[in-house]
Amino acid sequence: MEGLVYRSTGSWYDVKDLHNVFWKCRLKGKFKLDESIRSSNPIAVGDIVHFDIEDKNEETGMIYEIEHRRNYVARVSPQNRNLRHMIASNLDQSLLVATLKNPKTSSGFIDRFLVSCETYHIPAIIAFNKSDIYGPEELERFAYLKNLYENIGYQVLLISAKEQSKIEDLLNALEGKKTLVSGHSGVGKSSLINVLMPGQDLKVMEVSDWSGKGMHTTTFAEMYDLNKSSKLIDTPGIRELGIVDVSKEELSGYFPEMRERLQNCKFNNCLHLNEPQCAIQEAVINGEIDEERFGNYMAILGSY
Ligand SMILES: Nc1nc2c(ncn2[C@@H]2O[C@H](COP(=O)(O)OP(=O)(O)OP(=O)(O)O)[C@@H](O)[C@H]2O)c(=O)[nH]1
Ligand SMILES: [Mg+2]
Ligand SMILES: [Zn+2]
Repeated sequence: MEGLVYRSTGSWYDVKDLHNVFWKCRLKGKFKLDESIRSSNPIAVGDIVHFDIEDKNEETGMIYEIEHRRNYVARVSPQNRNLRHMIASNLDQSLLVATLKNPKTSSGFIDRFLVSCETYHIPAIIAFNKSDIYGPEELERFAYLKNLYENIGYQVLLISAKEQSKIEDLLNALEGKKTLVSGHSGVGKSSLINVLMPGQDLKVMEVSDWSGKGMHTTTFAEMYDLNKSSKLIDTPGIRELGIVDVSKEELSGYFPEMRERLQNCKFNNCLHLNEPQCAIQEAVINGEIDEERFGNYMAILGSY
């Protein structure tokens, strides 16, 4: 039987077969891993798997094979830096839910996220949520960020899950796609999915405790059918996104506005810090590349 993994909780996976029936599946003992990547969890939400029925009445099964992943998003495993933790696979795009208040998403976080999407070749959309609580300061900041990110090719939305504002725009962006929904804890990922899919009733944060360290309402990734052709994957909030498998020299290639100028740098291994005849430095000085984003590029380089 073939199926799609919708949810993973420890050693059990909820797998939907081609007739839309859900099976509770485990991994067969002699499960053969197809991937060269070393990960702490062998199966991710979004994986296409093959399984044998174990108990028809209980609707349980045994997964014996996983199909090759078109793409995947992983982060560095919290237990072991050399291992990846698979978040989701076979994605069409990712939606970063950000907020400018309660809590604040920094541009540094946004840029790390975008770099990570670029390395996985997954298009990204940025939705600023909680517009209902933005004052003039936040709206000004939003206008700045919208201009910045749209200029380099990312779609930017301003929405409110609470007031259901501009939800139509978001729906349009999600149509026909399998979208990974990510962002810090508390930005409203689950709230948004509840608005998009009334009746799902995902658990959302009860109290507005933005200082609540380690407080995650969603604790594992889960996929939902938004409609016949669109799927959403809710994920637990991420505090930090490790950029995996990118060398210092490659990093600027994942900033679209730098990528298009790289061939004009004198040195092909230029890090754009203080090398002579650097096209990126030049573009920052004459205002063609945003200074804040360049600062975030340097901060990522500094974290290597
Ligand atoms: N004012 C306002 N509050 C919102 C909005 N959307 C969500 N919230 C509130 O923000 C809090 C966090 O929402 P959640 O949906 O649980 O956030 P989450 O991103 O799923 O969080 P994790 O599951 O921990 O990653 C809840 O108290 C929501 O009621 C919004 O548009 N405006
Ligand atoms: Mg949540
Ligand atoms: Zn350079």
